Amino acid sequence: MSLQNLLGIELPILQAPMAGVQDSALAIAVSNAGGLGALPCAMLDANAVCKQVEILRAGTSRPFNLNFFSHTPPVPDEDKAQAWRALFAGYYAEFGLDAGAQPAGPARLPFDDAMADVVCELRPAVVSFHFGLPAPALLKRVRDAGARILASATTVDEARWLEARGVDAVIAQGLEAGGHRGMFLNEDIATQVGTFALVPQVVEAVRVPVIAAGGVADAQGVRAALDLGAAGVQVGTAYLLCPEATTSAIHRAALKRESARVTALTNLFTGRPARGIVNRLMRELGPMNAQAPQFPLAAAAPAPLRARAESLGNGDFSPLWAGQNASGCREIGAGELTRALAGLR
Ligand code: FMN
Repeated sequence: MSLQNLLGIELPILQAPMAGVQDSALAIAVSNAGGLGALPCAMLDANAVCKQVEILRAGTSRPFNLNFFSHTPPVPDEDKAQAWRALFAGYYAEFGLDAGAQPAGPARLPFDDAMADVVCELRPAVVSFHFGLPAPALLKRVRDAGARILASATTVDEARWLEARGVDAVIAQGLEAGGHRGMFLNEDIATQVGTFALVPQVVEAVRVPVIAAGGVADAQGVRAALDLGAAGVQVGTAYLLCPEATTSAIHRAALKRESARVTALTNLFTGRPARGIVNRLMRELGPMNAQAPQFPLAAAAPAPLRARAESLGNGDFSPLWAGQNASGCREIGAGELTRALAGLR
């Protein structure tokens, strides 16, 4: 079965779910254009997911994807947390912030029974997971609710692992990709693979359709990925300047500068490696730092600094997530961009 038939879409273009920079508006525009719009749910509670889906269904009758994280919840370690806070003390002093009053940072909860209840109630056409898969019983609930299941793989081993657990398609996420790496079988960023090396190897290794992600930003890139055997492409960064995205003014400005070409993987903002535009915090404490607490606990320390710096108009402490190829970012409607990616006018 073709990917389009599997997912009920017209174009082989999937909008990457992007927590923190979009809500249902972006997904509606992409789904209405014939691609697969996605709603990132990792930072939403059950009520917020229901509300966004209500808006989605009012805006489109076409399929969309609900995306969740499936990481193992962290074991808090007070010594590690203290050492991490101490690393940020100089910045807190610089901005006149109280280092003792660090809030927990935004929650990023793994998919659980409460979210499975939501999926069973809402019955989305597609559900995708990042950082592996939830426990088999939870995954079965999603499948029984009628959803097609997608998940990210960053290595051939991860792709095989996902296929063995019954996913309907694998998203092959190359090293170029913006945002968090979906890696889950090992933590070694040195051996992660670029999109155009990963896709053909994953296509060879699994029987389910493969969706290429990472660094694809225009119609030529989409064609090249399809030529390598991908059945579709998941695009994130290129959508960040669309008016339907909620990308902040600071993030938008950073994407438009030449320096958007300089990205790196950093664990400073959450504890897991994610690709963003290099900024002051990444230059001074990272980009990778061995002291970072487990995902998502590392997020607490930079969060107040981010808020203060952004209120002063700078992104020195913000996660400016972006892939290595921001050349496709255009200030046009997400529907128009989706059609352009598919090579249509
Ligand atoms: N992937 C997810 O599965 N869930 C997320 O919540 C998520 N958030 C992201 C936020 C941003 C701002 C970006 C740029 C990417 C995010 N990703 C997330 C990764 C994408 O799924 C995808 O792998 C990536 O965008 C593809 O590479 P590209 O950005 O070069 O197009």
